[in-house]
Amino acid sequence: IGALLSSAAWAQGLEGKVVGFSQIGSESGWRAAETSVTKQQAEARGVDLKFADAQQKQENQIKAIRGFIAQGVDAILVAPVVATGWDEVLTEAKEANIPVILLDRGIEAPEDLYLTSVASDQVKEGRVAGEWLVGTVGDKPCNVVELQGTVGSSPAINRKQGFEEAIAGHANITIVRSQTGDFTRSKGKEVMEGFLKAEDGGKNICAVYAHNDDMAVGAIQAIKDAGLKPGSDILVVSIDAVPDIFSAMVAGEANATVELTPNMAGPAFDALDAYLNAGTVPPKFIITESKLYTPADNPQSEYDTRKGLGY
Ligand code: GYE
Repeated sequence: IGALLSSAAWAQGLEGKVVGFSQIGSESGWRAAETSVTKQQAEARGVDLKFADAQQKQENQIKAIRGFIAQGVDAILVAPVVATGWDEVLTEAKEANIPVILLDRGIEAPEDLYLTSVASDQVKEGRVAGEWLVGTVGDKPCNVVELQGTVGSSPAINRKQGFEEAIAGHANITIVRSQTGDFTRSKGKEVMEGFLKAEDGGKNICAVYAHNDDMAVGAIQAIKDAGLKPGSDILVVSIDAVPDIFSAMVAGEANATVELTPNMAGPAFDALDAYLNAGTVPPKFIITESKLYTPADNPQSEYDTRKGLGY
C-alpha cells in the first residue's frame, strides 16, 4: 500500500515544479553567491529552475516575468532591481494564479501581489553600521562619505535611512558627500576617487560608509591609490559580509560589515513547498539576520567558511 500511495497522496516537496527566477544581474559578489545558492537549492529539491539575468534593467525583468507567465510556470522568484513599477506585471501573474516570491529587495506595491518577501531588514542594516561608527568615533569629529547602492532600489533607500537614524543626535558625525556607486566595485572606486579629490585628498574624510562590500573594496583601492591607509586614516564600514571584505579586514583595511545571507532561496522554497502542498500561507515578510562583524571576529576563519558557500 505504501508503494501505491507514495508518489501521489504522499507527495511532498517541490520535485518536478517549474520555477522562474528573474535575477537582477551580477553587480556584486553577494549577488553572484545568491544566484549560485538559488541554483543549488533548486537542484537539491528537484526544481526545474528557469533562470533569467536582467542585466540591471527592470524592463528585462518585466519581459522575463511575462515569459514565465506565458510558459505557465508553477511559481516565480524575482529580485526586484528597483522598488516601484511592478503593479502591472505582478497583477498579470496573480490573474494567472502564479505565486510570486520576492527575494532580497522590497517593492512599493499592494501586498496581495506577492506571496511573501524573503529579505533582510535593510533599515536595520544601515542602523547597525551607523551605530558601529557612533561607538567607534565617540565624540571626535567625523566627516563621512557615503557610497549609495542602485538609485531607487530598496537597499539604497533603506540603508541610507537606517544609517542616518543612527547618527542623528551625534552632531560630531556628518555625511559630507553621498553619491551612488551602483553596488559595483568599479563605480565604488571611481566615486571614491572623486570624494578624495574634493575633500583635500582625503585628509578631510574620517570614514566611508558603503551600502555594500563591493563598493567598499573599490573605495579601499582608491584610498590606497591616494596614499592613505584604509582602515586607519579612513575607516571603512559596509554591508554584505562577502569573503573579500574579510580579507580586507585581515589586511587591516576594513573595519566593519553587516552580514547578509546569500541563501534567500532556501526559505523561499520552504514557503512555496508549504503553500503548494498544504495551502499554508506564509508570513508576508520573512526577515533574515543582520549581524555585525569586525576584525575582532576572526576574519580569517569567516573568510574560509564563506569561500565554500557559493561565493
Ligand atoms: O547588498 C548588494 C547587491 O539587494 C540586498 O544587492 C541586496 C543588495 C546587496 O548587489 O551587494
